[in-house]
Amino acid sequence: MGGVDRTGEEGRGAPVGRRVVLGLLGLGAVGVAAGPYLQRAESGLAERDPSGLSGLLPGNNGFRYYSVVSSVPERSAADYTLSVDGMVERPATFRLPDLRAMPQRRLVRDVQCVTGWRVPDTPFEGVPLAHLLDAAGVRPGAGAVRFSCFDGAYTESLTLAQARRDDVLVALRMRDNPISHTHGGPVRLYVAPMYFYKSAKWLSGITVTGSVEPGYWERDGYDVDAWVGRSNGRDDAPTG
Ligand SMILES: Nc1nc2c(c(=O)[nH]1)N[C@H]1C(S)=C(S)[C@@H](COP(=O)(O)O)O[C@H]1N2
Ligand SMILES: [Mo]
Repeated sequence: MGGVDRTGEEGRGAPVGRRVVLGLLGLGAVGVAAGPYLQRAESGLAERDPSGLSGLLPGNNGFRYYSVVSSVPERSAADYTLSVDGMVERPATFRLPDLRAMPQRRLVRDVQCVTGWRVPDTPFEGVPLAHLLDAAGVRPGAGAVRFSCFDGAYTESLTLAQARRDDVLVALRMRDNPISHTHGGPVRLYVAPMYFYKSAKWLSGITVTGSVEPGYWERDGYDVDAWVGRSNGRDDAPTG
């Protein structure tokens, strides 16, 4: 079903873009009327971004900030840990230097949010998720992977076959820099062939499961198989 425009990010996720647009139009009062959730999200961002314009600044290349919670505690490079557990032979916890020492892959693709905004040719770099799964040793009977985040709320999931694709990364770098807190650093998931909601920010856990457990927006009607142009009500011609 095409429920993404009735519920979902635009309704609840309080993208910065909306506040910025309201502000630019001089319609701040409309923002106040938009409800407590939006207000909380706005003040959370104001702490992070005193300019209040990150969603539209040219320096931000058209990205919009999304978080389903009002504020996310920063995790420094020194404090960061990523656990890999569930149906694996060797559960493990990795720190940033561990991840940096693993094979890295750099991809340059378009970022596409399901709500319509798009950022062309965006470099992401990190450890192929398949490498981490192989290191952990996926047990027989496993069929999916669930991702959790240190914002304490967001979740995502992939089938095991999707998770093993070579264009799915545990990303340490974005636009050839460390991933900023705003963009989900120090480590976020990057699922290149799917809408950007699959690319969970503030990644803290990778759990191998028997079958897919739909993620945060997927419980709200978004497609689990979120191929760009071929999901969420789109059926664009294949781009190859
Ligand atoms: N933890 C977490 N990850 C998330 C989200 C979120 O709200 N929380 N939003 C998703 C959506 S809908 C999009 S479009 C992108 C936005 O990433 P950005 O804030 O770096 O532009 O993050 C995705 N990953
Ligand atoms: Mo999105």
